[in-house]
Amino acid sequence: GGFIAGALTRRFKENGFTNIRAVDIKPIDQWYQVVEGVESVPDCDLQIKENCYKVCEGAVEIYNLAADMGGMGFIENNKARCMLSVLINTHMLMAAKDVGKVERYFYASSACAYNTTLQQDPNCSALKEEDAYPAMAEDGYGWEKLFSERMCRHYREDYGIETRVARFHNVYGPYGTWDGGREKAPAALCRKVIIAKDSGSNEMEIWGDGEQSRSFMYIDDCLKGIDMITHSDVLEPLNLGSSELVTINRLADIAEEAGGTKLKRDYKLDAPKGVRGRNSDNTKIMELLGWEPSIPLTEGMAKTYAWIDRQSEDRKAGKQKVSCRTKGRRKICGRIDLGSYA
Ligand code: GDC
Repeated sequence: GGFIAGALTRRFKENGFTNIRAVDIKPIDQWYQVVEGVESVPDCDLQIKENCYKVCEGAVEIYNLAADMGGMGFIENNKARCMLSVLINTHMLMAAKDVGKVERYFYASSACAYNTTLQQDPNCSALKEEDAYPAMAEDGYGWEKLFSERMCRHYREDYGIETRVARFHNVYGPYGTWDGGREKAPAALCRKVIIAKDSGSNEMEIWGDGEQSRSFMYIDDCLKGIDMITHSDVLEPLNLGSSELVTINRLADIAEEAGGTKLKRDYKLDAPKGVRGRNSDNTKIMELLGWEPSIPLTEGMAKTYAWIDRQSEDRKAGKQKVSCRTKGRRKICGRIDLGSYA
């Protein structure tokens, strides 16, 4: 039901796979995408062990992308909540071992697992997989990711569960969170440009001084990477991110270009900023899989901007997102208009 898992579900469905079960804690009308022909299980809290056992019944492949998370504004202010996602991966692994016939278990880790002392400069060198240790992960969220990565490793070593782990670097794209407090910088900046144009304020707020750096991975690259990593024999966590490093100021330029405008910038220096610089070193993924995320930021941002612009228009027009009906004990839901679903 979330951004990445929703898109992954659609990809698998469109590639002809059947027997797909999508699970989320959110009620169905809050799912990012509802894919027709897929068994959708809403209102299902995967922190609860019994629920994991139920949804893993018969599973051959498990993709754990469930987490209480968000962009910097959320993770800096909700460290305990972020760490509670440890219950999800723990119970999912237990279920995978006990009830599934699991051939592959994918875990979505994050660049936040890396040692933060190596990320204190906007021009710092790109992070290699071995830079996670000695450990000094991003407080709260990052430590949970690091711990859960290790749990995957030990479930593989001790119980033979074929776990695969990717460390995502800031994923963005259509159908992602674009407002409400959990959004990341790409969507937030698109939204701010749209609002500034709409309201005529001609100004946008940027957290920090805008010189902090990141790389951003477009959703399609992320999905391809998940598929490749899951079905590879790469046992250790692998970077899954773009190596196109930009400052947040450059990201804001790109959002403005997508909106065909130029705004005055209001730098909010006391806002959540996270690390000063972060990039993905893709040497290993190139070496092992012969591929790396490569969709240019300008291309992905143009698509993301256009989608957020439509959501914003639809919201103003009061359009509905998902329609549901009940058939026996099952709830069947479908999109009214895929392009309109926020
Ligand atoms: O939120 P995020 O995209 O996450 O922020 C990137 C940078 O952009 C931060 O320095 C932030 O201060 C700046 N920024 C400027 N304006 C704004 O309006 C804004 N909104 C947001 N959100 N940021 C703004 C993320 C984590 C993820 C995840 C990835 C992995 O950290 O939040 O959960 O796992 O990293 O790479 P970011 O890149 O710090």
